[in-house]
Amino acid sequence: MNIDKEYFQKLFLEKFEAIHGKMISEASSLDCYVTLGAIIRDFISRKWIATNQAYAAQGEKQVYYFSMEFLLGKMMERNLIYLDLKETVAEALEELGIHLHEILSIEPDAGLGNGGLGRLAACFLDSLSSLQLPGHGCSIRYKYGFFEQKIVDGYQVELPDSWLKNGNVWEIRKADKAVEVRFGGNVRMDQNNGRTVFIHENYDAVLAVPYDTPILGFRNNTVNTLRLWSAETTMREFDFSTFNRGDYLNAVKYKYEVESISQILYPDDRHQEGRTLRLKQQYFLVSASLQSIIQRYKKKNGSLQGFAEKVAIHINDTHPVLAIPELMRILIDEEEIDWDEAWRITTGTISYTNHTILPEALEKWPIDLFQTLLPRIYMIVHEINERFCRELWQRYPGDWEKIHRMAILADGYVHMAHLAVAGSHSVNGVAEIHTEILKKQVMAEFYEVFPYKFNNKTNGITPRRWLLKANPSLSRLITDAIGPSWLHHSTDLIHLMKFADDPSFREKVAAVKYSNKLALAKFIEDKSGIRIHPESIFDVHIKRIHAYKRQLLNILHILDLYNRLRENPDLDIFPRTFIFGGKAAPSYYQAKQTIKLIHAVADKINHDRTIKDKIKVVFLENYNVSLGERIFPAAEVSQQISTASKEASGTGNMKFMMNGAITIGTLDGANIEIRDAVGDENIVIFGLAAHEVLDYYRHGGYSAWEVYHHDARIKTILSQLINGFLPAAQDEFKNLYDSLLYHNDEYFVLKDFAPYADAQHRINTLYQDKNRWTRMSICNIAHSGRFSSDRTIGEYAAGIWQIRPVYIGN
Ligand code: B1H
Repeated sequence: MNIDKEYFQKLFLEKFEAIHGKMISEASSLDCYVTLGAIIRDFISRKWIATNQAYAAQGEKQVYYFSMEFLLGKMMERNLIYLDLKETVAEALEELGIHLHEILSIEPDAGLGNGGLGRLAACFLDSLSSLQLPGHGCSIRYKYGFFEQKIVDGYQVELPDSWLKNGNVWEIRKADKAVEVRFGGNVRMDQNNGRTVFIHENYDAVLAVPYDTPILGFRNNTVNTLRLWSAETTMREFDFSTFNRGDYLNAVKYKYEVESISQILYPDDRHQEGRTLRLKQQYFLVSASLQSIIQRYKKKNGSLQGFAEKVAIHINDTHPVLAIPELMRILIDEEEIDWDEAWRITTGTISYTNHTILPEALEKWPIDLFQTLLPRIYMIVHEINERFCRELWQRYPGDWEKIHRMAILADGYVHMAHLAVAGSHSVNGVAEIHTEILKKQVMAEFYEVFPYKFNNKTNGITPRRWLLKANPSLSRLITDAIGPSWLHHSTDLIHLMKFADDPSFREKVAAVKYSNKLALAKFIEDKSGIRIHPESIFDVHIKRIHAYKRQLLNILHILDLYNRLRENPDLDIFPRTFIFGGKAAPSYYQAKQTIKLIHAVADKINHDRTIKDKIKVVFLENYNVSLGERIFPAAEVSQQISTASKEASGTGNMKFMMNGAITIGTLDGANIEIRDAVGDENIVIFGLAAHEVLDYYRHGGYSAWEVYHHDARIKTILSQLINGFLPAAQDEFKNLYDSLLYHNDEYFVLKDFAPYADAQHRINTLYQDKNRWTRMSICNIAHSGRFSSDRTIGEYAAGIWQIRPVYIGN
């Protein structure tokens, strides 16, 4: 936008007084934050209106991305950058004695997500708007987002994330667009003009109220919408007659119960929680979203004929899969469309992404719970299942077992992934290897029936947040070298290869990395009091804590390195700082023990003077989007060491790469495509391959004991877990120890230990050739373009949704 400083100052002062009714001299940072937010919103609003008008006038197909999670992070700086106003605003405010960075730090992270799946949804929204594609997000306005992590004495403690406590400058409540969502009750059948009709009665009604957040595109005029639903009581239901009878407490309790639906985000990433409230949330999201989409559509088009040609609905994992039976319900019960036509519309509208093959994450709901909570939806799922099984029977006559394995209703459960495949026209995995595993193994039987539905869409990240915003100095350097086109066409980063052998460019890249390391070191010291050496290698492992992601492998290797250093303090290793960050699900005992173990090892190592500060271990509390933005630019080694086959894609791996870190990783998820992009000489790969892991699971043959007995280093470190060597309570790590030795090491930590130690040794050697290392780093940045979410969204738009850009003029 073209706005000069003086004009902005005038706007700011006027807005400040209008909002706060006081003089600017009395301003707090929060006051200034609210004021700046309001101004930015005004700018965005004009574009928002223009966008909605254009969408309505042109009638282009639009996509709605249904997701239980959107991990947005902060919005203010992003919006300023996208409007191209950041410099002007910073200078203008500075002249008023206000520091922009202080204002920016007021904003809480919108943490409405667990990890990769939620952040992916946020990057997708960014790319949709930036590519001028008509696409919106639908989710829940959780009052409490993902918990805040505190570390007390090495243990994780969870605190509520009350991100809305100071209000939310970005959202607009749309009370007039509220809809009703119905739970419980019973279904009565009746006849109407010779047609059987289903009447849902005695239900509990919940009011879904939308809050809209504008999603601005990068330096364009597109503003799409993220619609978040909040649960409230309907006036009718928050019955004042109850109140009048003097039963005030019950009336309030009822209100509390209803509001609990949008109270909290479940923090149980990759572990299905069979709780009623979660199922309520899922239905609440899809029912409210579908009703509002259909209302809008009907207002413009009259009937729902042609719906699938104008509306695409994407479900982010199975969590919103009830969109399938809910759309069927609306089409059949409310629009009086017959089953076959309703099914054509539904499957034509809906597409599905699978994000995991971990069995414990595959959603299934007990039928009795499902039926009680959603009686009409259950009837529809039942009918879908009947017809689906009949089709299977035609194809595989007599093969009961196969039909049983594939059924949507089986063994007392509703199998959500089966419903998702049956009721959608597209099923995609999130990296090549993941899609292959879906097709060949986990969903092989479905692939045989519906080969045309399956496709791959490798994940991506938005370079605007993860490079331009997070790493401004590197971004400047890149633009100076190759021009600014990479901001719109990320594959143009490849032109950096022209400079890979240019000594002065290498030096500049190294200098940027060093200054980012200094900044992170300062942050760590301010936060935790731990002093880290900015010249040491910054080796980073940040992601959710989970056994399959193998933080345990990393920390055991560190323990081994420490043992070797104690034996020989002059051991020839380059100083290294191991940085960890990540949250454990509150009920995930082993993950929490891993956090404690990291702290115990850190404590031991960081206080041992004899090893001459060669290694340090730091755990950074409360890893979230904003902390990530500080860490990625300073990272040199990217830990992507999941047990092969388990990490569907990973997206942190891409953020590191784009910021010039070198990956040490297994051939898992998108690591494989990163390797293909940069070549073997620019990545350090180790360990079992996915097919080997899967073979072991299928045919056995792995013995953790055997590995243990053949490796003296492993023997030592494992004994150190239980012999009091570490500062921790007695038996503290017995469970971890047992998981490795007595439960045969499900994630192949011991099996991959020696290859991992070798790989770390290679890193150590490579790093000491500074020129070579920086070249590797440049190579990684240069080849990171294909991991932009713009590429991913372009593929979804063309291959699944069939949507096209809509140009929004000034
Ligand atoms: C991913 C989840 C997930 N896969 C259940 N599955 C959840 C499952 O709250 N729940 O119930 C929440 C999240 N998240 C991740 O998705 C994969 O593990 C990553 O490999 C992948 O990069 C990411 C995005 O596709």
